[in-house]
Amino acid sequence: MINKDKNINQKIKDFNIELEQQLASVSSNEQLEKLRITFFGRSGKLTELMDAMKELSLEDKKIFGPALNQLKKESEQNYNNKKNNLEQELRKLEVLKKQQFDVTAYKPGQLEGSQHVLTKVIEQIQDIFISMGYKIADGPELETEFYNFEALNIPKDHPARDSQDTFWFDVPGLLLRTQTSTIQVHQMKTYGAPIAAISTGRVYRQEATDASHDFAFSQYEGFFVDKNISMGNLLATMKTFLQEFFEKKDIEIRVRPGFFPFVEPGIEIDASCPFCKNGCSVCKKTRWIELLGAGLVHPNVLKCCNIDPEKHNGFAFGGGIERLAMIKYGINDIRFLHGANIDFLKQF
Ligand code: FA5
Repeated sequence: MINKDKNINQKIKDFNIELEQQLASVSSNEQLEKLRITFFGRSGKLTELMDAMKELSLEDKKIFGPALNQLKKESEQNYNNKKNNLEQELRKLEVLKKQQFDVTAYKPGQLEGSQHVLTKVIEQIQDIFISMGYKIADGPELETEFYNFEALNIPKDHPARDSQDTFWFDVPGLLLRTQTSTIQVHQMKTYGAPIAAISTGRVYRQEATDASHDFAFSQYEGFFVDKNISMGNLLATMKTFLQEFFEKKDIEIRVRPGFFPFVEPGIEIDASCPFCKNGCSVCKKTRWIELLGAGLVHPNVLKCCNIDPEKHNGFAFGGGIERLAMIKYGINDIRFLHGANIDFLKQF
C-alpha cells in the first residue's frame, strides 16, 4: 500500500512538472491541441491517473481522491489559461502582420495585370477627340424608349425599330440602349448649343453572334452642333480621326450613303478588310468592314432638344469600338474581345 501511495504521489508530481514544461513551450494552436490529447485526451495522462485510482482500496481512495480531483481542476485551469493567452497572442500577431503587409511589394514571376485592349482603344478615341476640342460625355445603359427611339426621330411605328431588336424590361418603356446616340439627346437637352462631345459605352441588341457581331458590344458617339456646320466638316473630322487612330497605316476607307432616321443626309464609312484579299467570314465575303454611321443631325432631333434648327445645325457619328480594335490589332473574331482568355489578353 505504501508503495502504491508513493507511486500515485510521484505520478501527480510528474504530471504537474511535465504539464508546466510543455505548456510553457507551446506557441501554436496545433501544439496546444497535441498537448491536450497527451494530457487530457480519452487515453491521456490524466485518464491514466484516474484509472490507477480504481485499483486503490476504499481507504486509499479517500486519501488520493481529493488530491486527484484537485489535480484535475488545477491542470485544466492551467490549460484553459494557456489557451486564452495563446488566442490573444495569435490575434495580436495577425494584426501586426496585416499592418506590416506591403501592398506595393513586387513578387517576381507574378502574373501582371494590364489594360484591356478595348479600354486602350477607348482611351485612344477619347485622346483624339479631346485634342480636337471635344468634351467627354456619358449616359445610362438602362434607357427609356423616349431617348433610344422617339427623341432620335424613330417613332413607334417606324421600321427602324425592327432592325434593332431590343432587350426590353418588364417595366413598360424601359430597355437596354441599342446605341450610344441616346447620349447626344441627353447632352443637347441639358447643355444646348454649341456643343462638341465624344462618348463611349456598352450597347445591347438581340442579334445572333458571329465573327464580327455580338449581342453586347461597345460604341462611340460623337456630335458637334454649332452654326453653319457642313458635310465637309463631318468628312474632314472623320478623316482626321481615322488617320490618327490607325496611325496613318495603309487602311482603305470608303464612304457611301446610309440611312439613320436621326441624321439627314446620312453616310456609312467602311474600312477595307485587313484579314483577306478575296473575302472572309469577318467581312462576310464583301472585302469591307462597316466602321461607323454618321450624318448631319436631323432638325427634328434638334427641335426635340430645344435647339432651333434655323439657328444651329451639326453632325453626329457613331461606330463600333470592337471593330476599330479588330482592324487595328488584327483580331479576326469579336468573341476574343469579350472572353477572358489570358493568353490572348496578354498580347496587348
Ligand atoms: C448606329 O448604331 C448609329 N447610332 C450610328 C450613328 C451615329 C449614325 C450617329 C449616324 C449618326 P449601326 O447600327 O450601323 O448605327 O451601328 C454602328 C456601328 O456599330 C456599326 O458600324 C458597327 O461598327 C457596329 N456594330 C453594329 N452592330 C454590331 C454588333 N452586333 N456587334 C459589334 N459591332 C456592331
